[in-house]
Amino acid sequence: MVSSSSSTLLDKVCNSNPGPSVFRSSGTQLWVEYSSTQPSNSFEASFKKLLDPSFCPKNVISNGTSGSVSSPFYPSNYPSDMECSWNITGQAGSRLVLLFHWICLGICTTGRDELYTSKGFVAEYQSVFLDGACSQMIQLTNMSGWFSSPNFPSNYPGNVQCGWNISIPSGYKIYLTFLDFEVEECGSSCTCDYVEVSYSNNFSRKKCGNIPSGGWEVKNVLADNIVVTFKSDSQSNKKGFQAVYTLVSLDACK
Ligand SMILES: [Ca+2]
Repeated sequence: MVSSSSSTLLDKVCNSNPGPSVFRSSGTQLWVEYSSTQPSNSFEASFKKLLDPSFCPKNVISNGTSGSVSSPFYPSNYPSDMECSWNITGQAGSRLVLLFHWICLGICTTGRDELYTSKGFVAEYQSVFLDGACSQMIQLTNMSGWFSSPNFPSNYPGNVQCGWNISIPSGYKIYLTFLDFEVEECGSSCTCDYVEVSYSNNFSRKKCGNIPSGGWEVKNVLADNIVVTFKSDSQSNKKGFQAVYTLVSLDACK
């Protein structure tokens, strides 16, 4: 009796009356092989599918720098009637980026018309660290990081201008998310304080006011770089913003 056709033998039973024996698989398969030289020999067994929370992989991750989490038995199908949760704690002073590479809950297809059902998900997490303070233009060349307005989460000072220029290597795209956003609002054109995102010399968007966490995301940008600018005037300073970014290979997440 083995937990799969290629796994280690769990036990071999050959007594005439071994009594009740319980065998537990380490995965989703249990292989039972019966061999007899006597036609009168027989055996009887029953099986039960168990839902064990320990099947949820790596559900507590402390001090994590990077790694992945996935649904039980990924890339095989996840079992029914399971409830898993993951508690991921990053390193002190960092922010966590969680990127889902694959989610299939139900029936899914790919661009090549392949059909999948209930494969679950796999996600990658990464602790990212503060990337630069405030200067006219900071070059950011890390694959991921976070940055904020000066003094965040305390109020930013007046009359400052900060710029962050994030390089995007060939074959990568960027995900940029504003986790907090509280910037003095003056009209729809943001004439007092603002944050501006621009790239490719032809796209720019300026925002001010209050935006909920994750309410401003810049995704799937295909450009050599992306520039984030923050500017405040002399009056009425607010909490400001913090943003996190990560660069993802074009092959890794479709
Ligand atoms: Ca202001």
